[in-house]
Amino acid sequence: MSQSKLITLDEFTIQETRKFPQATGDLSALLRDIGLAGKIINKQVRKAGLVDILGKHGATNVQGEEQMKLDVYANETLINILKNCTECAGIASEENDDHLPYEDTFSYNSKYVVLFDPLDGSSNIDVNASIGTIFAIYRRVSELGKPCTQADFLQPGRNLIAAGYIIYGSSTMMVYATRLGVNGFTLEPSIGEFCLSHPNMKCNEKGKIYSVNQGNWVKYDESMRNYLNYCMESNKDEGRPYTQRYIGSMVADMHRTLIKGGIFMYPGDTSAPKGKLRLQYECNPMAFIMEVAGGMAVSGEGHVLDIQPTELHQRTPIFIGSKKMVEKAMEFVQVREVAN
Ligand code: AHM
Ligand code: MG
Repeated sequence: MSQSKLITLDEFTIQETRKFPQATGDLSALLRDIGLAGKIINKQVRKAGLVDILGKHGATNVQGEEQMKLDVYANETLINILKNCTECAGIASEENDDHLPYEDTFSYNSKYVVLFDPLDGSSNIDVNASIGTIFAIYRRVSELGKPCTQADFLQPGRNLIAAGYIIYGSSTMMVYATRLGVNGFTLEPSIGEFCLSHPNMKCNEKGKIYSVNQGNWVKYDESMRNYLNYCMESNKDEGRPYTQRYIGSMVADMHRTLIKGGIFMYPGDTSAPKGKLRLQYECNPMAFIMEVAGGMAVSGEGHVLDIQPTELHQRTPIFIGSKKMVEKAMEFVQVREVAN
């Protein structure tokens, strides 16, 4: 494609804004700023093998997990860029204990809040596998003119205005969804811009790939094992077993699921009844993208997007991907533990 035909992220979001005469352009500006943070994080991720940036940072996050240096860098980059823009009233990050209201007059009057996992799958950094940034944008529910409050960050996924991810893979892509659709942009390194490469992304109704950490087999309950047996057997729907793929990096596993179809699962088990993944930073944004793309995302008790969060860092089991595959999984899987 010649460069004159490229549509940049900025051009695209502005075109979308023009479909709504009453729109202010704030969302478009916010997506541009998140894209900018993505480009800066990307630059650092690409250098990870070259400079002495790998290794543990020494701190642990609120879940008691080790942070690596790039996590901290990605977190600070997003926090600072969103602080300096005029559209974001505050953030909540998987790496911070509490939400962070931005304390300035512009931010008091900003209508959006952003939740993010700054660098998901960071245990994959030192093996050079894909990692990503996940973000979720809500309209604040607290009073304008004042700092945003925790209630702004405890909204169900159904209220999402936009959500997306940036994948640092063999190429760098930003994929984001609004209710209008899901679109993917590939970073064109020569001009340093995300350019529309995957317009109007849809997830096939059916797929042939199941994605789960099957090493947790002994911790799964019988219903989950029965479903995995179904996936491994020559099942009657496909006439052959499904293919198993698991990168262990949610963004990469979800990106494949969105493009090729399939099901990605992180169920509860005996040691973690609510699974591992966080509702607000990981599951809701991915569920929103998947639903807009025609797929499905459930916790085992209902749609992920319908869960009313009660705390910032809560977890939920998730089964997400091609609609027919998720429905089939739900014929097997019984979830005893409530998701919130
Ligand atoms: P992180 O936020 O600490 O990076 O953990 C989340 C990651 C996901 O990207 C991935 O789906 C999952 O952890 C893999 O977990 P496991 O190694 O238990 O299969
Ligand atoms: Mg994560």
